[in-house]
This record gives sequence, C-alpha cells and structure tokens, in this order.
Amino acid sequence: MKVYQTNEIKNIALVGGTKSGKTTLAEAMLFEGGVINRRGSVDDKNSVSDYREIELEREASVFSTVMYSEYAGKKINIIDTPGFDDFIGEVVASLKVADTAVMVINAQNGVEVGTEISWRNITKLEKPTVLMINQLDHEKANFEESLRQLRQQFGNKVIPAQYPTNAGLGFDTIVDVLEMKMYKFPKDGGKPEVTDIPEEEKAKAEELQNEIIEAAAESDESLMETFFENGSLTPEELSKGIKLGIATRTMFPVFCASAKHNQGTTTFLEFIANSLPAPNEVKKEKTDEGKELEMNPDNPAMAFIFKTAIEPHLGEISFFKVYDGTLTEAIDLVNSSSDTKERLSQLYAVAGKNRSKLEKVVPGDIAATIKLKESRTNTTLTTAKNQSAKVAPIKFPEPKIRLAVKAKNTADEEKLAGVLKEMNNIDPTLFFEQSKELKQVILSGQGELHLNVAKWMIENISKVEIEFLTPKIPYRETITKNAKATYRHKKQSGGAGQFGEVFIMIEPHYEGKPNQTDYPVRGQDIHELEWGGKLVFNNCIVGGSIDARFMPAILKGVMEKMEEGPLTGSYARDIVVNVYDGKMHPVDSNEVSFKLAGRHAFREAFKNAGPKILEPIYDVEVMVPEEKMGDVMTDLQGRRAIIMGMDSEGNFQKIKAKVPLAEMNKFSTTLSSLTSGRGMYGMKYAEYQQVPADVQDKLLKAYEAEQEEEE
Ligand SMILES: Nc1nc2c(ncn2[C@@H]2O[C@H](COP(=O)(O)OP(=O)(O)O)[C@@H](O)[C@H]2O)c(=O)[nH]1
Ligand SMILES: [Mg+2]
Repeated sequence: MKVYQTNEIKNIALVGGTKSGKTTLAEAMLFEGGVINRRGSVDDKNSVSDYREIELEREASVFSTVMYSEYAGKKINIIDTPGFDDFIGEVVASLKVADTAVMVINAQNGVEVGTEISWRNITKLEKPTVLMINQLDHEKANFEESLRQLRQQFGNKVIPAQYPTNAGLGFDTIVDVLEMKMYKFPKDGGKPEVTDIPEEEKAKAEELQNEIIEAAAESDESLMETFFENGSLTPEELSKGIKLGIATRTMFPVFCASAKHNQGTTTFLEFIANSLPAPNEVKKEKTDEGKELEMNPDNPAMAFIFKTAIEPHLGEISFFKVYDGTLTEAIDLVNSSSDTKERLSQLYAVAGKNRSKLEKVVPGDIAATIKLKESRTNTTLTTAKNQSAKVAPIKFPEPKIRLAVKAKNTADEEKLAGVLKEMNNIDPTLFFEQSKELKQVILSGQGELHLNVAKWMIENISKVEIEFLTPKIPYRETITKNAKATYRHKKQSGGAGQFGEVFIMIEPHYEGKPNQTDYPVRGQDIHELEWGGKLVFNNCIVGGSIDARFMPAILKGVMEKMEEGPLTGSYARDIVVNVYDGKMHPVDSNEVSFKLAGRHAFREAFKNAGPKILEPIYDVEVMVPEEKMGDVMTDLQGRRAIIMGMDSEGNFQKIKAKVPLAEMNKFSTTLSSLTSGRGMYGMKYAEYQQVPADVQDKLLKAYEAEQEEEE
C-alpha cells in the first residue's frame, strides 16, 4: 500500500454506548474507502470488525479492532472499540493513540449509560472529540432530543455541523451548515446528491452556521479578531477554526448518519480527511520523563505498542503507533523497558483479518508487526541512543472484581496457568495470581462480563474447562499488647538428647517505636516481610545464657509461626520479639531444639498478646446518579464501609469510602441494578485494619471447623 505522510494521516477511535452502531459505521467507512468491496454487518456475522468467535457469538464487539480506510488522498486509521465498560482497557488503549475520538450516539436513545461512560473516558484523556448521531433511519430516531440531551449533559461546546431534515423511516437528507449544502443520499447509501439549501431550511441553517462560526472563531485569538471585524469567517478561516477548535477541545461538532444504510458516511469521511487534525496537529505525546515527541521522520524512531493480539495461523500480532522517526522493514529496535533487541520482520496496515504490506511507517501512523520476541502492550521500541526513553504508558484501570478459578480437571492446571498468562498478554486489565497464601488462583478484572468472557475464551478457544469459586481473603494476624512466654524443648531418647529453652517477650511493632528498656537490646534483625509489615527480632541475652550461634535457629522457629499465624493460619505481621533469657545443655543443645523452643514460645506468647485478625481495606470511589445516592449509601453501609467524602460531578455524586475487601463481593452487580447500569466504581488497596470482634469470632470458628475437617 502507498506510504502516506504524517499530514495525510488521521487517527480516530470509535467510542460510545453498546449498539449505537460503531462497528456498522466502521464497516461503511471501509467500504467507501474501497478497502472491502462488500458491506458486511454485525447481524449477518460478517463485519470486518466483529470477526472473532466470541464476537460472532455475542453479536457485539469485545476487543478493539484496528482498521484503516483511504479517502480523499488520506489514510484514515479507524479503531473500533467495544461499548461495555467491562472492556474499558480496550477503550483507553485505543484512545491513547487516536488523535480524535468519534463518539457514536443512537438517535433512538440519546444519551445512554454507555455515552456517559465514554464521555468520562474521553474527558479524562482530554481527547479531541466529534459526535456522530447515528440510526437516523430508525422510526424512533429523534435528532433534536438527542442533541438536547447531549448539550445538557456535555455543555454548549456540543454544536451541530449537520442536521437531518427527515429523521425516521425514509431518512435520506442532511443539511450541512459547514458547507451550507444539502445532501440527499441514495436508498442504499454512498455518495449524495448535493444541492443548495432550500428556502424552507435557510433560516435554520443560517442560525446554526452562525453558531458554529462563532465557536470556530473562539478557538483562536486572530480568528476572533477577524470575526469581530467582518462579522463572519471565510470558508478557509472557518475550516482552520474548526480544526483548531477540535484539536483544543473548544468545540465538539455533531454529525449525522444512518450507518446501516451507509448514509452520511461519505460526507463524514470527507470531513475527517479534510478537517480533523493530523497526528502532528494535536497536543504532542510525551515520554515518561515529560519530553515532547516531535513527530519528525528524521529523528531516531520511537514506536509505542498499544495492543497485542493473537490471531489464528499468525500468532502474536503487535499494533503500534510511531511517535518519532521512520520505521522500515527489517529495522532493529530496542525494547526500552527490557533492553531486548527486536527486529521488525514485516510491517502491515491491518483492517481486521485483512493485511496489506507497508514498506515504511512514518510518524503519526498506526501499523502492525508480527513475531516480536517479548515486547507487548505498553512498551516502546526505539532506535534512540537513550535506550530507556519511553512513550508515557497507558494507565489501565485497577481491577474491580476478583474470583478464584480452578480447572475442572486437575490435569489441566498447568495448561490453565499458561493460558491465563497469554490472556494477560493480550488484555492488561485481566490479572491472575497463583496465590500460595490462599492456595487459589485469583483472577481479577473489570466486571462480571469481563470475567465471563475470559471464561468463554478459556473454555472455547483454549479448551480448558474451568469453574469459578469464591475467592478467599488474604487476612493477616498481629498482636495488640506485650506478652511473655518460656518454652523448654527437651527430649531424651537413647543416645544424644535434645535441649533448648528460651524466654521471650513480644510486643506490637509500629514505625518509630523505641526499643523496650526492660531487657537491653544487644543485636537487632529487622525483617521486611514479603506479605507486608515487619518482624523485629532482638537479641537481649546477657551473660551467654544462649550462644549467639543458636539465635538464627530461634528466629527460624518464630518465622515458621509468622508464616502460619497462630489464630487462623494467615501471615502474621508487625511484631517485635525479644529473646531475653534461656538455657543450654553442654551436649544436647542443637539448632533443632532451639528452633522448636522458639516456635512454641512464640505461639504461646502470641495467644496472650491480644491477638487480632487484620483484613485488607480498599479505597473505593463510586459514581452514582444523584437520585440513587440514598440506595447506594445504604448498600455501602451494609458492607461496613466508612464514608470518607462526597463530591458532586455534574448529575453524579462521587462517594469516597473505605471498604473491607471481604465485603466487596457482588458489588458490581448490586451497583448496576441499583442504578440501572449508570453507577461506576473503582477500587484500590489501601491498608490492613483490625476486623471487628464479631467478625474475628466468625473467622476463628470457621478456621476451627476447617482444621477439624482436615484431621
Ligand atoms: N436502524 C439502524 N440500525 C443500526 C444502525 N447502525 C447500526 N444498527 C444496528 O444496531 C445494532 C448494533 O450495531 P453495532 O454496529 O454492532 O453497534 P456497536 O455496538 O456500537 O458496535 C446492529 O443490529 C446494527 O444493525 C443504523 O444506522 N440504523
Ligand atoms: Mg461494536
């Protein structure tokens, strides 16, 4: 395929609610660009974008799909994204490399849950945005109402560039107030018949044109001056203002289409080709150190991988955007995270399953390659001298739900681990952890749908039958007061005996705690525990009652009990152990004896030291439509949440709370049903805290029962 230069490239991501018509619009754009010669559809399971098995089964997008079209001398890279919030990872990665977001709205429904969510994602990433009101052919289509809702929710920078004159069944005509023309589309779409605006539409068209001219003028001071002087802008000035306005997010123009009937596609493609900012006309991307990437074809190359996929018969395929320099086939690059050398064997422009070879890739373009050794999503490949220079990475959201996963057939366990690792490579929002502590494999992700889709893929693509189980909670144990204990290990059996006796005093540890004064500390080991918190081990022995060489054995015995806490077998943390006295036997004392003595003494002391179970607490942020605030608060209180604050954000309330992980089960389902899907939340580990007494009792009883069962 022809090599397009930076100023001949436009990168868009299609975002918006589910079933608004993103995939259908992409199909029409590919068709009009001649990339495909037959228009498929989601309903007939033959669209370019929704081609994966799971997408055919669900008749909806699950993964983002990278495609391109060629129109009016431009290459338009199109990334179609899934609408469900569970697949937000795909959306944020796509928005990272898109220069403009195209938010698609279903004219039957106006602003939907998915529209609100997309808007929030776009806003967070400060992406230039244009809106497409689609499905104007539907009998329930209502352009005016959709526009009203968009403006009410997202403000007056939402401004029509087009409007339909006959929305509903039989829709075929759009008035364009940028060109001041009327477009009448053939029944099955394509290029419109272009006419002057008829008399009866003139007043409305002129009013809207004034509005958009004024908005365009506001994007730039010199345009504003010209506008005040002349009372208007020339078509060239308008076009410049619109591009600037979009790039700087001072305007969000609205377009019209029926993607299903391919009406409005060619005129939209025309607009994209001529008026959307090119990759070097938007805010410059930066390195992780804040240096701007110049998009200069002669600079050393900086290519950023934003998507990794696995294709049948092809293996791993990596999608990247070039932010600097020029890539050619067979070029050698370095992965700036791992220093690994990677050779780009092939360069492709990709449209779903279709691939077309590229001889080089210039700054701003999006392309794909295969057979990289180990470079995956969120890494930079570079030829720069500074091999650690990285494009600022995508910030993927933290997981929100977790489940334990188990192969139905134990023989499949190893295979499952491999499959999960591969799935994490292609979906950085899907995590798994083989927890030694919980003796479970914990899978976590963005929602129930996300994990269920993962299950479908594991079972149907990788052919491993699995089941989901309730995940265990990583509790911890600690003490709340000082306690002493002594233990004598003595064994006489035939020949050599065993003897070791220790006296210990244990105390709660906290940062900055001074050493106790009853027994002067002569030697101190501070252990940062793998599972968090500390163990401080003090040698306070006077007069050689225990040889220093036995200290490591005592510590070992203590550590064994720290790893399997005396209360519930959970890890213990934040404890000071002072060994202040003991006895040795000249012949029978050995390491084993002191290890056992240390272990038993520690267990004894622990029981008398006000032992407590700790649980992980998460910072949870919930966005709730105002009118549902009460219901959600009640639910949170039932989850032992401590409310830390509330803020209003538009029609939403943002609740900040601290909630025990043990209480977060099914929160996503509950929130969704309480708010009809509009509520959103995120969570992040905060700290460990003591569980309330009644919860501790319950956990102790459950552990006892479990132990009995095992015996
Ligand atoms: N009537 C009508 N239906 C449409 C239009 N665009 C898409 N659809 C239908 O809406 C459904 C969802 O379309 P799809 O492209 O998968 O939406 P996506 O979830 O946003 O990608 C499918 O049944 C499409 O045929 C349109 O312009 N008019
Ligand atoms: Mg779709």
